[in-house]
Amino acid sequence: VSVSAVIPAERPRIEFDTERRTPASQLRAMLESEELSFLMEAHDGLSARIAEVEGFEAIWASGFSMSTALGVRDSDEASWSQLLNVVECMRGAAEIPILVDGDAGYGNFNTARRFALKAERIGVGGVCFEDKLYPKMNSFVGDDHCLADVKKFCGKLSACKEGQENADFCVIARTEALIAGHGLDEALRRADAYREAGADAIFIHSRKRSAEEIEMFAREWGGRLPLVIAPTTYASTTPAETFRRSGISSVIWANQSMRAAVAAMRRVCRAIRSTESVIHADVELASLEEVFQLLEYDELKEAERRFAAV
Ligand code: SPV
Ligand code: MG
Repeated sequence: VSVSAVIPAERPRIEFDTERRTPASQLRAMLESEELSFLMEAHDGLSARIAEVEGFEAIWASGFSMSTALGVRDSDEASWSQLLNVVECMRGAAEIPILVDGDAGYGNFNTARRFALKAERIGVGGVCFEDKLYPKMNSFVGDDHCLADVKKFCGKLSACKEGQENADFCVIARTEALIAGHGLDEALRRADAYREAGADAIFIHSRKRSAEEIEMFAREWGGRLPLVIAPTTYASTTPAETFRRSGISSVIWANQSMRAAVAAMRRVCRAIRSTESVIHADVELASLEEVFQLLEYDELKEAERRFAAV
């Protein structure tokens, strides 16, 4: 069976929302824009709110970070409904569009499209699936990253595109070809098959210490679809300007808020435990006032005045 055999000849026509107001249309506009944009990782309602307040254009609902916050490993240990419950909290806490990490789609084309549709109904802007096998393992762990069959993965993407309700909803295809050590040609071959299957953007992942292979990929890709990257291992050696020059559409800061929380919680717990006091820890803490402000306690006071008075 050729790749094209699993792709419907006539895909539903996508009508673009010219006002660009839904989360999906905002995410689509961001991906398709010439400007480099940044998605900040979030793993719960609070981190989503903070990403928005700090000015990010969009949120990456990271499987790694949400799993970590749930106390489990990034190997499909959390169920997809658990993860979407977390995403629903984010959706309630922030208005900027959310791109949800859908891992490898939790099984076959059917579980992937059910996940995508449920995510769309929660009100996220798009989902991202990677071409690995279920259960997947985090891309930075070990060397045992088996890739999915290209045709099967294309079937997943096409099923999601055909099942979406809002024309602007984005399905992003992530190839792990470079992570799995297959090289540039295989990454390009896969990305192009995913484009033909209906993907709206390609997430090209790398875990090298430099951006060289990403730059090479971008050059060869030539803008066939918007490119998304998560420069976790190479961001410190690469200024954002390099991504701009390479024609990258969007950069995902995939896990920094979660790792900041881990570091801060450990420091504070250690200080309080060892000194039997909060005197030393207190300087690092957000004030209660800051927390109340972030979650708009004032609005509740005002609403009480308007609606609860009898
Ligand atoms: C995630 O944030 O869950 C990702 C990106 O998938 S990575 O951890 O780099 O694989
Ligand atoms: Mg992930």
